[in-house]
Amino acid sequence: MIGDARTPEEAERERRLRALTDDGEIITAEQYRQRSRRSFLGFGALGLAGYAGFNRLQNQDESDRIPALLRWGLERNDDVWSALERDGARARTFSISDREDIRVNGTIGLESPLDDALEISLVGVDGSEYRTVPVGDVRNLESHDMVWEHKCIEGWANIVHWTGARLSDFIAEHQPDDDWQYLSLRTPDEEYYVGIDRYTAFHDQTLVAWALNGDDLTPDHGAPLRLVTPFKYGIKQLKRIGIIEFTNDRPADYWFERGYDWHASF
Ligand SMILES: Nc1nc2c(c(=O)[nH]1)N[C@H]1C(S)=C(S)[C@@H](COP(=O)(O)O)O[C@H]1N2
Ligand SMILES: [Mo]
Repeated sequence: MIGDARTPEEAERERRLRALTDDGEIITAEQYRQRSRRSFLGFGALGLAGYAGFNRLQNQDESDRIPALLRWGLERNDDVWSALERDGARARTFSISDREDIRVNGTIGLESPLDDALEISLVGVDGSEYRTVPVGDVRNLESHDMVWEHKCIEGWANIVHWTGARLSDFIAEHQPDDDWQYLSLRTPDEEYYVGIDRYTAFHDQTLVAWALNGDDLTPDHGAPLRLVTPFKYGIKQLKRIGIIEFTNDRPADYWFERGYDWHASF
């Protein structure tokens, strides 16, 4: 880390970020690219199929159609990654000086005016609301910073810096008494919805984030609170969380219903 082109201010931010994150390893974007090339080779045909599909998509317009090759790769990844994820794996994190701007992508569920007094509705395994939590209360939980690569299934990626609470801390405070295996997270109007399994919900890199690249979220980036989950494409990173349902049935998922694999892992 010595001898790079970082300004003293960036170096200080990085030092603070390192102290804030509990991640064992923070690598530069260049190291990451080298390693991903290597690990893509390591995964052989399965990884390459997904990678080829990912790159191929970069030249496509937004489209509901999934190229056959990418779909094949995704389905294999679904098998492979749901096994790998259970191995205590952690998403790569980066130094704060690598962070990039990110475009606004996807506004489903964000059409209605943002309610400043938004309360998150918590729904139990019997399907009924048992509690509401003022969204601002989440900021009372321990705050964590994470710089990682957001990947969109459309074929672009950006390294972004999130600030938020661990979803596991939120769960510890608010979960229902009954056992549950999955979470359904939905926008207040329920137009956009994602499902995650219990493992992902408790992963220590799964955040409910209120800030992007150091500033509070804007409405189109998911204010007041959005989901950030490691190993998952952007389609799982729900913006504007309004409802969290604890359930034992694998929840409905907006893009799963439109042909993507349920885990949407990379
Ligand atoms: N509510 C909602 N959340 C959403 C989407 C959406 O359309 N509506 N799009 C998803 C997709 S496909 C991506 S890539 C990211 C984009 O986040 P950004 O707009 O902050 O870049 O949000 C995800 N979360
Ligand atoms: Mo996306």
